[in-house]
Amino acid sequence: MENRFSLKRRSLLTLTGIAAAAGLTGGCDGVGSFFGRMFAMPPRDTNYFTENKKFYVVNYSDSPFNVSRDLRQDEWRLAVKGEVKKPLSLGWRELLNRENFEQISTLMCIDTLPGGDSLGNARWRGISLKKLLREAEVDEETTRDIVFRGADAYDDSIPLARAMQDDVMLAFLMNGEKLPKEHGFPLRLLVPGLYGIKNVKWIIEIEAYAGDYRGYWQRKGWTDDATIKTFSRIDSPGHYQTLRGPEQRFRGIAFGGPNSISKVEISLDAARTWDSCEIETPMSPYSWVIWNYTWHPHKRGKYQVAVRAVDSKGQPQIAELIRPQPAGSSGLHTIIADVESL
Ligand SMILES: Nc1nc2c(c(=O)[nH]1)N[C@H]1C(S)=C(S)[C@@H](COP(=O)(O)O)O[C@H]1N2
Ligand SMILES: [Mo]
Repeated sequence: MENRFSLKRRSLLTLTGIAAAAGLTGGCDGVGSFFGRMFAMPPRDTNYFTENKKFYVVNYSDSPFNVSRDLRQDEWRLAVKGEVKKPLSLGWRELLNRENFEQISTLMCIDTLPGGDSLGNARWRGISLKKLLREAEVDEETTRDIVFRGADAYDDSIPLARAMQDDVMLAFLMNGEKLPKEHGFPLRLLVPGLYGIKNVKWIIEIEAYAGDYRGYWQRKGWTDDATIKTFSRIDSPGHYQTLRGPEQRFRGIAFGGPNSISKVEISLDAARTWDSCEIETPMSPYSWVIWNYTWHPHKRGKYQVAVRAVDSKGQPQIAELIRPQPAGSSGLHTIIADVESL
């Protein structure tokens, strides 16, 4: 990837390999989106749940923490401190003994380009941050931000008001399995609707903070708000895939961040005219939706296909092409559909 920042991702392996083989450099996410690449991209599978082992991984680069070394579950402790009347210290067993809940939500990296791959959807189980903060008797008068610190010295914060919403989870299970170490074992934060940067992994400390805290990426100039922008992607057919036959099926995902998706539209004529896609009902308001569209091309040729979504508040996806830094990318995912025979 470009060196304009240094997020490190495992999910690049598949796509970057292809880009590298083609001798291309530049952005590695969102291959086949707006770089006008001439090589074919295979279609992607569209599944509602992302398997743990296929779930993207992003860590900051200069991490002294080696994720291949386990944070030992019997040694790990979580401290709750700062502007609280009753500081807490919790071990693994105490964590598991607490009341917990389950939630399906999509996690998305701020570094994702239009059509990119750094997002996944999972079923998470964990404890309520709000209940933990209440138990610690957080001072709601003096506290402005809740700060989370990972064992890798990564840190970020969310405003107290956001932290006290019921959907904020400290998760220890992912798709029914113990949270994998690369995804933050033993405990990670999940704030639905906020970019990955806020979803701190390997948490060892939670601090109620009296000021406006600037976390790792904010100190490097990135957003503190981190609200996810509406995103949509064409998974199949692939960019420049050769299509044969009178009926073609398009399929992909759309994600509204803090809001759900109310509409997905596709254009087969370079964003001049648009037609509605069918949306599969999601299992959660915090997760992406899957969309489908059946197309009957009238003649052979190359078609420029784009997708766009509208969120449940009626706000359309931003079509303007903007790079991820500092507040997340926008722009429509566009592919070439190459109809060879009808
Ligand atoms: N402790 C810690 N938490 C972190 C990070 C990190 O480097 N260290 N990276 C963040 C970023 S940028 C993203 S996109 C998500 C990625 O979570 P995942 O690797 O489980 O997909 O974790 C976030 N939480
Ligand atoms: Mo990220």
